[in-house]
Amino acid sequence: MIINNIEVFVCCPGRNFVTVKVTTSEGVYGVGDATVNGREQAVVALLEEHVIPCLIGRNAHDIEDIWQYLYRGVYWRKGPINMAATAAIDMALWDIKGKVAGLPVYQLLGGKSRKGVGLYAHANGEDIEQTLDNAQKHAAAGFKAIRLQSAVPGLDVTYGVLGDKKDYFEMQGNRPLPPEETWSTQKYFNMIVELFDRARSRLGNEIQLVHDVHSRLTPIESARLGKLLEPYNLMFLEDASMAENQDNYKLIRQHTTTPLAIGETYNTIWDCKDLIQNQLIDYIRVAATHAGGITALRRITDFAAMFNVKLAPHGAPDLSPICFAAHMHLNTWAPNFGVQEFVGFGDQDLPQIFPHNTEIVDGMAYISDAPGLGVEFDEEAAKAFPYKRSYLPISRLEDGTMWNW
Ligand code: CS2
Ligand code: MG
Repeated sequence: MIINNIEVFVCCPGRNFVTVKVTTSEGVYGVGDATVNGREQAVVALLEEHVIPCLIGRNAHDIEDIWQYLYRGVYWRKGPINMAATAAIDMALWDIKGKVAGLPVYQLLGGKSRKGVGLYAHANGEDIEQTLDNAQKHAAAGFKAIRLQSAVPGLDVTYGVLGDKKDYFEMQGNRPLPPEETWSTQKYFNMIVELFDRARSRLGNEIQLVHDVHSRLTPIESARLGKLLEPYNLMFLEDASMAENQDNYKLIRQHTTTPLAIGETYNTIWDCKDLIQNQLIDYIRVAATHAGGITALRRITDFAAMFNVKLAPHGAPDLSPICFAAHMHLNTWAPNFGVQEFVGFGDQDLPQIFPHNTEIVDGMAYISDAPGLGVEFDEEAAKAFPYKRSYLPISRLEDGTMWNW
């Protein structure tokens, strides 16, 4: 079962996706997601110029050896571009192995640990009222966990919120230069506790609540926020502070029992290691696309299990449905699965380009038993949506200082 062709496609149905297709001598093929938002063509160049030539002629069944070849075999390890290229190849090889075995990937990982995968939906709003209206709609649709993000009064735009009333899926679709946003921690603090106070009054105590701080706070500010939110019993507070210095979380943890989650920008197990083994977090939010694929996430998940940390993969709209499928297989298998972020499957374009049969019922996702990953990539449909250069925004404090977006 020899790898005899690998192709890379970039399409932009509202936002850019980089898709890899690995084809074997037997004609069986697999697909993988290599999307790094705002840096798409860097991954394409790495794959086409440096990775693909080394893989042609190798045995497609040697998933572990190929992963190690791409990780250990290069002097320049880690990094989002490198690990996304590795991830896409890895996902495609798991897809191929499943198809050849006639089994869905979760069976190859060890089988089902649960009937379905619990999801958390996003409720966003331009004010607290609108956020809670949207949360109530999700609760009525059966979601048991909901992320609440509300615009901060006094700031033009707030991350994770419906900027100019556009659907979340349309954001980031066509920004030829990075838009600039302003941040004020003071203004945010004035809003955030009220949001959760009113959420509990309106939504009751059964629903699980999540909030993404998007790394805007210093560790001591995060510690204070965690403490202030304790009465509202969050499932977790996400990306409270940056953790390039993983010790930041020691400080946060000393002060609050609000559960903590981080990991969507992490690329390897090493980025998570200290946080996990020191039990400084409760959920690890790595994405298969950005942290080296199924092979790498399986390893992180097993390591996390030893320290009571649960898997809660990133599920933003800039991860393609192929990544979502990879997460579904990991989530279905992982004994220490927590929750999966879910923003819907998009309008008709996305399901047409990436057809799949994942079912959503009452806030739970059920993977199909199709062999492999169970998601396709329609090259013809994708052609109608050519690549557009596009960036995430950047963030500045009110005095103009660069801040974390
Ligand atoms: C967010 C993301 O879903 C999340 O948790 O943090 O929407 C994030 O902003 C984007 O994935 C950035 O690429
Ligand atoms: Mg996030």
